Amino acid sequence: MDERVVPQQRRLVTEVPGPRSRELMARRHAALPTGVGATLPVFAARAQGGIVEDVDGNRFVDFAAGIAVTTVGSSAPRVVEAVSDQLSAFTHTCFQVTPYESYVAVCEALNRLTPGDHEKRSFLVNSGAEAVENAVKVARYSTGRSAVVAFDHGFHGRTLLGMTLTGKVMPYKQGFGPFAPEVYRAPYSYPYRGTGDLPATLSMLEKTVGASNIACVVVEPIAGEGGFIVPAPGWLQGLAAWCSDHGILLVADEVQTGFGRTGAWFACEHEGVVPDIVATAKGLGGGLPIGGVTARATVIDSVHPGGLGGTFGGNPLACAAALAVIDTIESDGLIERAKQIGATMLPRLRALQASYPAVGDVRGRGAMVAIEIIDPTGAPDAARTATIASACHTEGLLVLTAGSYGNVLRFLPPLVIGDDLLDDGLSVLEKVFTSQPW
Ligand code: PLZ
Repeated sequence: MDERVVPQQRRLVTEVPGPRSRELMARRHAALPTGVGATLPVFAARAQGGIVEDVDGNRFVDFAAGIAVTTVGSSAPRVVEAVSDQLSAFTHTCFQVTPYESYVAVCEALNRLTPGDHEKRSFLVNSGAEAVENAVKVARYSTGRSAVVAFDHGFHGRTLLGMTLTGKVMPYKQGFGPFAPEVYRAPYSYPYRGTGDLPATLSMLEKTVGASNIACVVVEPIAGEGGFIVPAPGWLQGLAAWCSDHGILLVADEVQTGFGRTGAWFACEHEGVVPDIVATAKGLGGGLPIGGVTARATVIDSVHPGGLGGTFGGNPLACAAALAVIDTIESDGLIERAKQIGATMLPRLRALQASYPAVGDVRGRGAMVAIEIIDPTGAPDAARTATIASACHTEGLLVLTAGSYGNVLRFLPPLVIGDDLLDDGLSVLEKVFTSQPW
């Protein structure tokens, strides 16, 4: 049997975590700081399609995709082939020292695929945080302004600027200040909780920051870590129009939403919004670390030579992977697949909502969907959310939580997941709800 073929079936052969995972967990605790979290205490051995197999042989249905990364599946065949070929050609030269074609090809693809048909330029970095940081650098340079607006429920990374832009203190910011200056926070549109009225937000920004001082607004078209919050229709467009009226650049953080996840190449497309700068990462690399910054040529071309870059940005292995990812999404119709996944999941989740008052909201786009868990008073119920997530883990379903209040269960299956597995994962969730002591 081909070692790389992981059977696409959930299977529990030990308790979760099993003995081998427990052993590795003990080593991990002794060698790593507690600050590095762990969603579930099992160690991975193999992953492919919609399955993650652990070191004890348990197979989990993957509703996490490594936090929206393995959109085309883990070790996707085209990615494996492209990276293997690149591995034997050369592993690194540093693009700024000796350039190579694949880096240029990834930038061409980003320019082609990101929203808008204006002239664009892209460059490559290593992570989402780095992509957002660089987007802000470019926006400040190009506008000559310093203020940056970010939103409640936003997540933009763990670097100094990334965590400054991030809206949630615990665990991301607590004790890690002081933060970067000139970052202002505004309410995000959160229809379920009735917050984030746009006119009020804009007038507040004009009064407290001053539109002419703002270089850019950094916004996720759907708040990811913040709880898969889809802003009210028209909110993003209104924000974009206000930015354009005031010479403020709109930076779309598409790190989590990008590359087909929401049933479009980029989530801004659902709202017909064309950002000035787009930050990407996660799904772009199919598991290899890579991020991109794509901007209007007129905005980014002003930066002096040498002002942008890095040792590893657009590493050849990551570029080979990114080209294979884009090819896979295009050739295998994965954007359509993301829509189908949403069309399968949403009705099943709404049925849960109809049976369980604890399911306060069901929302999302494409294969980026979530449910919000509340207590009988309607308040966020983080404890119940954690209980449900860990019950899913014990049953062999890999789900993640999210949300500023920790009360969102989010589902991000790889787009290559089969219908049977998708159905099985949803059945596990339904079973966990049935067995809860309500
Ligand atoms: N922007 C919208 O979702 C990363 C965070 C995991 P990096 N989200 C997962 C964790 O707990 O740190 C993310 C994101 C959005 C930026 C980032 C940051 O991307 O590649 O993790 O730096």
